[in-house]
Amino acid sequence: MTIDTAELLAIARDAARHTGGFLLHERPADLGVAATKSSPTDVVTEMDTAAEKLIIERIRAHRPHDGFLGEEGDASEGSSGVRWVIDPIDGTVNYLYDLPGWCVSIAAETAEGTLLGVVEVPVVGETFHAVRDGGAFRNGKPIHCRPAVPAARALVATGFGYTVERRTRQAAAIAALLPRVRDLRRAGSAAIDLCSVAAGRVDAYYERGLNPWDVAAGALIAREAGAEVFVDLWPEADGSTMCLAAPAGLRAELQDALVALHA
Ligand code: LIP
Repeated sequence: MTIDTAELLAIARDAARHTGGFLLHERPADLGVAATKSSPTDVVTEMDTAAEKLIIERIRAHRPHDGFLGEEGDASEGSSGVRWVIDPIDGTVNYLYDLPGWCVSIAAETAEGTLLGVVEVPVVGETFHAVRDGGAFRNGKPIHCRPAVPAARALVATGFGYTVERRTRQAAAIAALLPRVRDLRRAGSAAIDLCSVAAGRVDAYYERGLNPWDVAAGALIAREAGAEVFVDLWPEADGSTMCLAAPAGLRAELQDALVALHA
């Protein structure tokens, strides 16, 4: 069955824009924690679950036979060969604290891999998107990652997990890495960090322990913007892998550093 990528992209952009507007304008002033997941600080709000439901309803209205994988638990195979990978709010802690660093992330994948990705950042009015082999865009304008620089001159984004064990290890790695790079940035959203690599707002991004929905759309956008992107490096017994995105030369240098630091 041929897949109309332009149709899928229009559906993804509509769902992301609509849900982004809902999250921006309907956020309860007294928003609280509805539940927790991997740790007491890994939170879910009522808006995460409502947004996931909204996205799936909107896509399903056009694509009743597609599958879904959503952060808040929606998972179905579908029969069309297309599966949507959804993070209704990436940067949930930022959203809970009413900080601007959150987004809606939607990707469509087939057996051949990620076909398209949309990352909607409502607070700043930015929509990032990419289609495989079609380049990356921000608000419809082409974007490209920065040329590679030596690690010592690289602005590197990273993130931290929700468990004490993971954070202790991540803290040790950044303590060793900090003197060896220009500086570090912590935005609080993997999808936004990957789009920042794509737009040249940082030189690189790395983080261990992310889920498919955190990276599906952003990884394609960074890749289509010219960065080398790996989302499953160095798998460990706890199932975690490392995500690393940077232009070629820098990616190799950082990869060596992160291996040596057991990051
Ligand atoms: C977040 C990631 C971020 C990471 C956070 C969390 P969430 O996803 O986007 O990079 O550092 O620990 O995993 O929980 O907001 O969907």
